[in-house]
Amino acid sequence: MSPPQVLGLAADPANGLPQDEILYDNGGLNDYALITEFGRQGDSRGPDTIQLVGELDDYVLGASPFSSTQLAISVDSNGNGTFESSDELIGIVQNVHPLEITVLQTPEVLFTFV
Ligand SMILES: [Ca+2]
Ligand SMILES: [Ca+2]
Ligand SMILES: [Ca+2]
Repeated sequence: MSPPQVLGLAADPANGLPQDEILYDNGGLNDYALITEFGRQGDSRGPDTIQLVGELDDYVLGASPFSSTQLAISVDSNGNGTFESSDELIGIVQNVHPLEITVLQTPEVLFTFV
């Protein structure tokens, strides 16, 4: 059994970057964190959380452009609260469905914010 993990989409100061540096936000669809085994509430491992800079409103959640059953996390680049292709993909969570109830109703439980 692994301890819960914080999966960072914010930089770790240990690698010389400020913690408010958003990672994977420079290459559009070509750079993103691929999270393969997100630990859920009640799993033997978990609950994991995904660390984001700022607040949830800075991001949009939706379906991965590569697989409609996987959750995509994008920076809401134009700040309008909805997803467009111009918004910057930073993460894909393979085992979280974009339409599951947690994502739709209490998405904040999946994240920690710095
Ligand atoms: Ca950055
Ligand atoms: Ca990106
Ligand atoms: Ca947007």
